[in-house]
Amino acid sequence: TECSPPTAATNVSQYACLRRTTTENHNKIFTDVFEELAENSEFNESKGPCLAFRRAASVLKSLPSAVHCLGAIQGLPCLGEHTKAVMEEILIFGRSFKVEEVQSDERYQALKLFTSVFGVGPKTAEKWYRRGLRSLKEILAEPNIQLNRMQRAGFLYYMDISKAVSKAEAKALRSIIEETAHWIAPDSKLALTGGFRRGKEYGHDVDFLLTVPEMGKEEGLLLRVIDRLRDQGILLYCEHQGSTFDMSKLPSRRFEAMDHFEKCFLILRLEEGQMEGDGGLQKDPGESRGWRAVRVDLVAPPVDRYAFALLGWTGSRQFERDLRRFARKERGMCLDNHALYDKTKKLFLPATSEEDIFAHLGLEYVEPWQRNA
Ligand code: DCP
Ligand code: MG
Repeated sequence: TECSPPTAATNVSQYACLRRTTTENHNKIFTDVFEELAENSEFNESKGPCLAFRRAASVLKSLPSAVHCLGAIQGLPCLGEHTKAVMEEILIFGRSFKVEEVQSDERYQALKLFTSVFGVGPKTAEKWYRRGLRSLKEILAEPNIQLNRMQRAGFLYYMDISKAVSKAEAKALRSIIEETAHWIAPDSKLALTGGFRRGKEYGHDVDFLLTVPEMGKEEGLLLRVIDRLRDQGILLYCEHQGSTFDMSKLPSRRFEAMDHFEKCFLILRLEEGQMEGDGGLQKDPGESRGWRAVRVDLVAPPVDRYAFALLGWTGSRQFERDLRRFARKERGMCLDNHALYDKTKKLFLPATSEEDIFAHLGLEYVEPWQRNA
């Protein structure tokens, strides 16, 4: 078939932070497959292939239109022979045999199911699989399995928290937590981060940053907010992590999967009728019990670290990875959720906004809704 490369394909960067990626994905038929293959590689601890699939998906998400033929992806970065072969299959047959093989794999199915439980990571999932367990029912029925507190909550609220959270639900939670925080510290600020800040309609959780304008005043605030949520009867689960942040230990050499700010992983009870747009209508009691459980992450960085925390928690994960990679490879700088360090000048670059950080990196500012890489 006749096919010419779209002009866009000639000027796409290998770095997600040099691309603009909205939530509008014209190439979902490919990216869904690549993300599934990436997850499978992750389960098999194949780091290289995993990253390659994620990068391929990310590049395709940034394209302004759908790819209809292989010619259209000529010159695009991060698309190798392997990923192209998968795309060719999808273009010709409308499906990927490779992904169907993965989807029908017993181990993949079990690991995907097990890791869908809050508190269960690939390591635990693998352990359960090796013990011959295949379903959630079997895990709960196995007397020799010791679930930790987080996993018990994960099973207890499994049905609710595996259901997507809507933007309306995120906004309702925002109001509730904001009111609670203001009741304790009137000058505190609550910012919505994660996927919802990027304009997504649905998410697996709701992420917030909580700060106060005065340095040091954030200490203890999160614990008081948690206590208040408990008093209000809406705290279903809470895992609190105190701050281990120490500016003098930066820049840390190894890759940090998690930042050192004080934070809590919560499950909150959200009443129906607290949402805008549902008109407070009582639903059929047969189909609903009037509330749902929602996963919420609350992070409380000191105010001078706010911009870095906001940039780090807004995501997407691929956007964050590429920002750090770009900083390291192209600028000799080290970026994480806490700080930006210039390795040549041997100094920390201060920032009070995300714009400051992009400017330090010599990057054009990318709006949150353009970071859906
Ligand atoms: N993040 C991070 N370190 C972690 C976890 C997350 O820096 N250990 C950042 C990157 C994520 C963002 O925080 O993009 C939010 O994490 P989520 O897992 O909630 O991801 P999203 O909000 O993007 O997706 P979803 O809509 O599924 O919640
Ligand atoms: Mg999120």
